[in-house]
Amino acid sequence: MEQYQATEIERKWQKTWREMGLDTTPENSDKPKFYALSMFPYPSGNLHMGHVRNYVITDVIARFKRLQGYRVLHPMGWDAFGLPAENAAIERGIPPAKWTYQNIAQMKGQLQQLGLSIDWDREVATCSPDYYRWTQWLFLQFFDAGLAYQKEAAVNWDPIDQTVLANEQVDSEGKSWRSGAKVERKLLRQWFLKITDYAEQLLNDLDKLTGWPEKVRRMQANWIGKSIGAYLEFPIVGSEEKIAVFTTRPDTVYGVTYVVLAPEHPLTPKVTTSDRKADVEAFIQEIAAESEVDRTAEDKPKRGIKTGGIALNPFTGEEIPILIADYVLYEYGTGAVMGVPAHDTRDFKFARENNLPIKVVIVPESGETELTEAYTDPGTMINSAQFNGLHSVEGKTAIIDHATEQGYGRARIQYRLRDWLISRQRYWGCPIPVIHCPSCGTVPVPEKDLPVTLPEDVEFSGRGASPLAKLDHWVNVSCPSCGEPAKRETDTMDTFIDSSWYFLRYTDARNENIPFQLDKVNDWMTVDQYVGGVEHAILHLLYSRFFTKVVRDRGLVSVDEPFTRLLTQGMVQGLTYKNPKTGKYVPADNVVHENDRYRDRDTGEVLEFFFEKMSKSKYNGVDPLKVLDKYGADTARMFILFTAPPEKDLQWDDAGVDGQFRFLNRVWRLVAEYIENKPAKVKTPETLSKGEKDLRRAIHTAIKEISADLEGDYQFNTAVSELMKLSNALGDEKCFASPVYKEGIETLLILLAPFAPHIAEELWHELGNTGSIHLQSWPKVDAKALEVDEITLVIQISGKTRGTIQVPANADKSQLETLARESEIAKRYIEGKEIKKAIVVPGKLVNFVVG
Ligand code: ANZ
Ligand code: ZN
Repeated sequence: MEQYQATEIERKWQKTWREMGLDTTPENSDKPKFYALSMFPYPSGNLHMGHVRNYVITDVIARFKRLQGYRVLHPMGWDAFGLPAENAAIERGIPPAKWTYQNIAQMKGQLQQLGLSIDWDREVATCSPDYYRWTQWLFLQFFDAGLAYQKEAAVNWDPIDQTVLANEQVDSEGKSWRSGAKVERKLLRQWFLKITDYAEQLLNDLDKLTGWPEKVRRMQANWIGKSIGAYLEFPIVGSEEKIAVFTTRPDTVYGVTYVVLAPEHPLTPKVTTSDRKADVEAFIQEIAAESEVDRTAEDKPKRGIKTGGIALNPFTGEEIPILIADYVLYEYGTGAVMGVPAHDTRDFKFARENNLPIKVVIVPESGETELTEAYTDPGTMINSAQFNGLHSVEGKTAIIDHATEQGYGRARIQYRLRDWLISRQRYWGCPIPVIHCPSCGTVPVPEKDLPVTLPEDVEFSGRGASPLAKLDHWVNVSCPSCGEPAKRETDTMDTFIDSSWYFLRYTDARNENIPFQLDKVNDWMTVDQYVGGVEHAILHLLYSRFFTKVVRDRGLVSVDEPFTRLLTQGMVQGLTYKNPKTGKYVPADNVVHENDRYRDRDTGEVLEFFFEKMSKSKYNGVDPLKVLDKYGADTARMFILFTAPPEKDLQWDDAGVDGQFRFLNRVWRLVAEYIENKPAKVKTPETLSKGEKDLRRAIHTAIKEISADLEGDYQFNTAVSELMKLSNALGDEKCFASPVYKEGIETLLILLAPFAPHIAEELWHELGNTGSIHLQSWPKVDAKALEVDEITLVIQISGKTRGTIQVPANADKSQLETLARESEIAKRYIEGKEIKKAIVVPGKLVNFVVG
């Protein structure tokens, strides 16, 4: 046999598999189904190591499940709308569609080099009209259900990307998830999806997702942010109107010393007295552009101002001032809060800074009433009239009951989750299929006119309104309802909408009449295993859950949740060099290694080195294509799977890659040597020799361990170790003529097939097999083979170990004692002495106490 030529055999098998339709999803089959899915990539043009890791993990699972006898759906597609295409158009004059499809072609070729068992017949690209036609159709389902609406709101504006963003797309520092720009606030009329209608379900159903990482479930629960509390009304002096507040601490209502409205609150101008008007207006102007994050940050000073208006505490009748302040958000709760500085941290700071009184109404067990900071824990109610002495937890209910009786309040549940802002003022996205008519209002584009396609004769400047808004011939249409002149909506949808349903489309990807057929989608859903990055813990995963529930309520699918199991893979990190003085990253080519130190080749300065997520700016990336060229896909796959458990970060290490290449070469030689030496006919012996028995045990131990690793938490790293152990066992016991050796070689190859599919297939054929190894059955454990028939027994004389003997594994206590007594070791050490006692530990040792 020739030497192992990775790239050559990989190309050959990839072509053969394609031709024989190996990866085509079985349609009509009684086999149980398994849906294995990777988060689809954005077609940036080049595959990076993060992609490679993601897709290799899913591929091993898909291949394993096929060998186990499942019919597997393992599709791939492209999350193809989005700003980079538009930026390429602005910078390089390439139309977004052309740029995107070029990238798709290039990346598809790269993916195919990895030997992924993907059914390319089901490929989708979200930017193609035969996909976004159904995105628009689904949008109209939301619209029809009253779940898509327009409203004017203070929204997040990304000044770099020149578009609005959803709350989920602004990070905890108030920066855009994409451009990194500090987000601004703007008052704009925008499209929203009513995700808040599903807040309770999205929260409760998290309990069903036992196959998800706990961390992701917790992050979603926090984002949805359920608060249980009360709604209380504070009358305004000299007005019929009341200020409604939402509070999670009704038990502190006797400690209210002021009320605060969000500056944007409609009552603000009404409560403002004429002498305060100028100041209040100036203040509102000042904070209009401030981002939500800055407004609510605990560490920033809270700014507020008195309106001159006075409210009454409904419980005490006390008069309290009405203020406006930046830390009260108009979009949360009722947009107004009751200020309890003694028991709320933000209120405490605000009261100190603005000279407002602080009144203690909850005390700890110590009875301490002097405060240096807010006392926010539960305690006993004081200064609270008939509620004095109650514990604050009971106090909450008591206060709510009282307010309900008196008619100025009630219990209320509040979610932090807000409706999903989905309109974008950009070109390269799915057009929102509605028409604005002066007489009919907002009219959906009739189904027969879908898709509303993106025009191609557009100009990109990156400034001002969306390019679509400037295209008169596209914008001006006649109203589908009355026929009068009307205008198209020019906003496009957030690309997260495209990815909120692609997993449904894969189940019936080529359907031209509907988004997906009911029996097909119900047959394949849910996704049994979803694999992707943890950066989507909230965004994509929350949106997809929401979409699934709405689509279910429209009768289009029968599942409650889209993804049964979720694996969030760790990052791929590269060795990074950094100059500690300048903070600059240095490319590896510019680093010299001497005496355990790394120095900058040009300046001679000593560099720090560490592992960090691969990125262009840190010069620590490893190009997957270079690795594939040098070693082949099988080695790259083995390295990725072996080096770290899938959910942990993985440190790229060239020596480790080399190690896996050597391992595959060892397997290659093992099989080659077997082929050269195997007899023409294998005879089945009457009984197996000890060596054969040991080898069989090694074979079935490998089956058992690898099956468990692949079934359970996908511990691919330990599975690869087991493959290595089995190959060592085959190297140690070269009983080529034995049927056990044949079993060993074949088992090794089948167990290896999900990990290194090409070499396994090549060697399988070298053995003389004709069918594909990927169509074989996953081997079963023979429990008998695992049995050990001899064990090593330790012999001790008065507690001192003197030697060991081999004994039958099934010997009982008295047989063990006899065997030990008769052994040469015992005879030698006991000679002439009397055995006072024999202690037998079955399976381990016999200890003779001699006197
Ligand atoms: C009085 C009070 C007393 C409060 C106390 C807390 C502690 P979560 O858990 O986030 O729901 N709040 C209500 N609406 C607000 C808004 N629009 N902007 C800013 N803050 C708002 O927190 C609810 C609490 O946040 C409410 O309970 C209210 O302050 C404040 F010892 O009411 B609390
Ligand atoms: Zn009309």
